[in-house]
Amino acid sequence: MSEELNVNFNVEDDYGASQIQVLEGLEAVRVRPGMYIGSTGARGLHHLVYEIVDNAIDEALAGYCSEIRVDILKDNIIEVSDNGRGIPTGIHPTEKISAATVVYTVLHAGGKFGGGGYKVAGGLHGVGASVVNALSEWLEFWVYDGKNVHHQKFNRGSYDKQIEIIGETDKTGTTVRFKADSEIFETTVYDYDILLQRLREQAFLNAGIKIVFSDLRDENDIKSETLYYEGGIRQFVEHMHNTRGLEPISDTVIYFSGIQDDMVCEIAMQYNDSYNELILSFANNIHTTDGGTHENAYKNSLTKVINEYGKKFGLLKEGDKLLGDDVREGLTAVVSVKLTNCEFEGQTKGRLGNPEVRPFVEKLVNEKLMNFLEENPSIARAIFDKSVNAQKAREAAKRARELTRRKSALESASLPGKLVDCSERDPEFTEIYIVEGDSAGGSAANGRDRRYQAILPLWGKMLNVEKAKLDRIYGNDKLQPVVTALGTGIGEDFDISKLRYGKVIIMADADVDGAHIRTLLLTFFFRFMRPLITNGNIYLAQPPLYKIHRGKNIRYAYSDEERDTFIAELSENGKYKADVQRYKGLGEMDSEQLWETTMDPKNRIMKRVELLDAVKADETFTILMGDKVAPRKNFIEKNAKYAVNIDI
Ligand code: 0RA
Repeated sequence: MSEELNVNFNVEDDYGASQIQVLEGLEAVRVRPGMYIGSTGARGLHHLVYEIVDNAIDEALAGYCSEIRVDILKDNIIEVSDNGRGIPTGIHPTEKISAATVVYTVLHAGGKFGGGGYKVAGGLHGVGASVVNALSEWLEFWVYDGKNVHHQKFNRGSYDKQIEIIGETDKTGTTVRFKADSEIFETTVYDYDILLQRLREQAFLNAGIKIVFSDLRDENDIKSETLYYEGGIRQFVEHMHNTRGLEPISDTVIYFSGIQDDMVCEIAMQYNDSYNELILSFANNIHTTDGGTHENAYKNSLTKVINEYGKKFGLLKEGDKLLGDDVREGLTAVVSVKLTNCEFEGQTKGRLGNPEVRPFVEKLVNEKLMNFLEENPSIARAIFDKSVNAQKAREAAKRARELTRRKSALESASLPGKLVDCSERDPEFTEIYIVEGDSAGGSAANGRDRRYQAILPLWGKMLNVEKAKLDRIYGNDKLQPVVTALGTGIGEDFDISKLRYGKVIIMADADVDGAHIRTLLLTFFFRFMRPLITNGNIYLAQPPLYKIHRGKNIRYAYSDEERDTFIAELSENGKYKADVQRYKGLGEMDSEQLWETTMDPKNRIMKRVELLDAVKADETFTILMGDKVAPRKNFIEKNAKYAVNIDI
């Protein structure tokens, strides 16, 4: 037996006391899991994996680990292995038990280590392996130190047995295996694509680290991906263009980086031929969804540099100025900073607050981007010309907008002619149904509760905003009635306090055409009235799929399972079968049926549209509504099984 093992046994005396403390700490996590991992839903569940992977990535960033394996095993057990040094197993100086045991049982133990300065702090991130242990039905780890294999197993955070040597080895590294606790989590089933997206992002952000991700749950459908990007965030930018089917305006991804004091910043950027901007910012590998000082500094300097370039080369007239929106049209960029101490702000801790980052990033962009532009005149010219085009479109849009405003002022801000308004004025109580087609619109208008339900029928071909220049959107005859009825304005004019209806309900057929109009409207809301989505105002009506009917008994079924249940209920001993009618469209229902099945708050089913991941939603809309066919075909093939119901 090794000496180390003897030492481990010698701590028996302290075992009782430390075990009690440990249990108190981890019990707090089990009592309030949300405080440590955000939620006990799918998000929190996936967070467990990120926590364990982050530890391995820290080891890689410290320079000791080159490969990380992440496996989803049968029964939704997760295994994470790295080829780092192996977590130290010797006795921890203050806790008097093995340091590895401390890592898995003492809250925030991760933060106490290091001095390496790479540990992530702040927000819900980096809460540590002990939190994962506390929230696992069981967790076990193996440490390979080049000599021995050390092992320990926990049940819901506690252990009966100290760490022990179970064999010999010549390799080094750490393997962790855990099963999330179904007493804690609403679901314990992992989503392959969610984990893949996050692991891929980490592989981009940490160039040179190899992550091998496999899903071994179904032996007939084993999935595996090796995520290894020597080009780091440059390849991240290329990947975003490829998955969205966007055409870059030049081959090169612009890349620069800098170090100052304890701060590192890397930026990769490239322009494409779309009208959208997509800037992803990260602090210590955490996606800052609400930006912050690093992202603002980048945007400010980008605007400044492009303007200076224009002036310097006589491309911009005296007094003429490109705005931020102009220089960011069609821009895809990744801004990644790494700091010793990140301060995350805002409700969801999604914004970087560190003020020292601003001058550092500004100086970096001012110098390096200007150098790049001067050394690459043809790319510089393409970017500059694109910005000038955006400026022209913005000015044309402004004129169109003012025209629309003047027109509506002249018409005393009159509501659209097709709108069938309700009598209630307080948006807390009102709803508007946006209905596809005049005939369904008519049924809805007759069937509604006129006190609080308004109806706006749409007809003809709705504009696809993804393919339209800004100036075509203002005053567009298909969109304008929606904008006027809602009252909020769009884009920079948007004002939610002017919203005339608290619930905006899209009511379209449950078929391909209905899906098309739903997607067109959602794309418009996502690009031009996004707060309506994030604020939870947008709903999708769910008309029934079947009417099951026998004698005086009528039931409406919203799914195939429900249909079968109702048929069984209404059919007598299989002798007199109930009659089943499949609704092909809203138009097949009369006003009474429409009210009863789809509009009456007492019976209706509605889906609230939620924005789970703005980046993913951007990707989906660009793929679905953009002008490249191949990525769309790919997306549809991959998602055909979910086609009934696409979340954004
Ligand atoms: C050596 C020292 C320290 C940690 C590790 C190795 C280590 C931790 C993990 C977690 C997952 N895999 C790992 N591999 C190695 C403590 C930190 C320090 O003192 O630098």
